[in-house]
Amino acid sequence: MLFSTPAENGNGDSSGPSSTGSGSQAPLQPVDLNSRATSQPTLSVVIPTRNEERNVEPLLDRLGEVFAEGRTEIIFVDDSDDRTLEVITVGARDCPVQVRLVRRPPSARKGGLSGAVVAGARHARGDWVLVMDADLQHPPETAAALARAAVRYDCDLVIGTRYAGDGASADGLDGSRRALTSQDPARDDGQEPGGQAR
Ligand SMILES: Nc1nc2c(ncn2[C@@H]2O[C@H](COP(=O)(O)OP(=O)(O)OP(=O)(O)O)[C@@H](O)[C@H]2O)c(=O)[nH]1
Ligand SMILES: [Mg+2]
Repeated sequence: MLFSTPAENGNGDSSGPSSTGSGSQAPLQPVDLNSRATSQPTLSVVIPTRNEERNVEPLLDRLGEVFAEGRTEIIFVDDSDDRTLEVITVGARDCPVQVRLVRRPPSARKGGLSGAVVAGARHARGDWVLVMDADLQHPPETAAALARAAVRYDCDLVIGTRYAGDGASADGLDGSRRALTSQDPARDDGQEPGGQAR
C-alpha cells in the first residue's frame, strides 16, 4: 500500500509526533544507519519487522537494486526479539538506499503491527509512504511499480492486489490459508472462497 504523506508530518520534519503513543515516554527517533541521505526523498518505504532475521538481507539486496537511483529512504520499525536488528544494521552498510531504523523496545510496542506502521509513516520525509512486509510476500519490484503509479497519476493512494492484472487469487497462498484470508463474511452463495461448491 502506498499513500501520500500524513499532513501532520510537516515539511521534511523528521521528528514528527510521538512514534510510541506511550503516554509520557519520549518519542522514539529514527536512527540513520548508513548516511546515504542526499536530497529530500520522494518516497519513504516503511517496513515493520518482527522476527525477520532470515528475510532482511535478501529484502535489502532487492530494495537496493530497485531503488538505487531514486530519491528513496527505507524506514524499518522493528519490534523483534531475534537478530533482526543486527541484520538490518549490517545490511544497511552495503545498501545504496538510505536506511533509517526505529527500534521499539518491548515497553514501546503499542499497537503491534499497525502501531509500527503509523510510527514509520510519521517519520517519513518523502511525498509518498509505501508500506511493505519484510517477509518477501511483497516483491520489491512490485513496490517500485506502485511508486511509479503514484508519481505518474499523482494519486493519494495506490494498492497492490493479486486479484488484478496478471495476478491470480491463489498466488502466494496455499489452499487452506487462501480460504481463510479470502473469506467474506457478507457472502454466502454456496461457494467456498475461491469458487468450489460446498
Ligand atoms: N514492527 C512490527 N512488525 C510486525 C509485527 N507483526 C508483524 N510485523 C511485520 O509485519 C509484516 C507482516 O506481518 P505478517 O505476520 O507476515 O502478516 P501477514 O503477511 O498478514 O501474515 P502471513 O500471511 O502469516 O504472512 C512483516 O514484515 C512482519 O515482520 C509487530 O507486532 N510489530
Ligand atoms: Mg506475511
